[in-house]
Amino acid sequence: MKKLDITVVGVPLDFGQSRRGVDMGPSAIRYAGAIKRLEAIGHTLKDEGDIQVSAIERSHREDTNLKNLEEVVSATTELAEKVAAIIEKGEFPLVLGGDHSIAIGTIAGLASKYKNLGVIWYDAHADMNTAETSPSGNIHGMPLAVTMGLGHERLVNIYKDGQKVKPENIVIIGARSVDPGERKLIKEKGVKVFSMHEIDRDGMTVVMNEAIAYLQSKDLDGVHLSLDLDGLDPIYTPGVGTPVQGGISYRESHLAMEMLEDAGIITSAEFVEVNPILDEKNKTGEVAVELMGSLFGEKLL
Ligand code: 4U7
Ligand code: MN
Ligand code: MN
Ligand code: MN
Repeated sequence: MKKLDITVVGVPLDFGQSRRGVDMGPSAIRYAGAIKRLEAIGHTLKDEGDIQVSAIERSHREDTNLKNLEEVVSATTELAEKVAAIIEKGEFPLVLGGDHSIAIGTIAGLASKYKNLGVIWYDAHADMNTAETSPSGNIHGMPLAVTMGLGHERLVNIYKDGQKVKPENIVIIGARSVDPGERKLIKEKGVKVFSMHEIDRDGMTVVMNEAIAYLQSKDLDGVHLSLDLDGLDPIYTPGVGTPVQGGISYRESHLAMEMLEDAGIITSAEFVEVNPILDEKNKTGEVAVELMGSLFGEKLL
């Protein structure tokens, strides 16, 4: 495995959804030993700490159903700048969430540097709602739509105006809870989805081989892994705000990370939705770190 200069940024944001606690995700992941684990593989780690997130809601807007829009905009804008600066230095950005709305910032930063970015969205959900289709108003259910240039203009124009990633450069893995508006967008835009059905039917090996080959056929200059811990079954990762049963197993997830590492395609990553308040003794934070181990080339022998 190529040795990387990995730069870690924490984003203690929980305004993208309605259950407090996911703002402690970055601490939980660090506490589970992320930095040492990746150093032990031989990478060079730099921890830039957390970006500033206001602890209380500053402004309630009546003109939108999106919850805490201003707080999400300011945190993701700051994150986008950080991520762009990390890429500029030739380092690998590893972002710790925080709820999944932070991906709006991560990907905006990446898209300012990569001309043809691919995204792997490892998640129980499609996160492709817009203000019009969202059943909850929670922005963590919208980042993939925003990335494609769809949704509230304040979100779509963060750091860089408009679309950040082409829909055909996106692969969703593990989906099992998709809202009607999201289903429509997936079909309309041609987003590639490997749902639990494909994982059950073909197995993770086939799914990952197909996902990797698909992305490799797109002439990408970077691939971002956005891993929502609720992609796994809640028996393995109970500390998430929106668990959905029937998910990806612990072993399948390790295999997926190992296959990504073998393929050598990942150029940035984020691990999101770890909520220590809902967790069982930091089990979910620990799984995040174990998966990082596989993604970054940890070998048994
Ligand atoms: B996560 C949901 F309605 N689709 O939009 C919504 F089911 O980042 C859930 O994947 C979104 O955890 C889950 O609120 C967002 C809901
Ligand atoms: Mn919350
Ligand atoms: Mn999810
Ligand atoms: Mn998600």
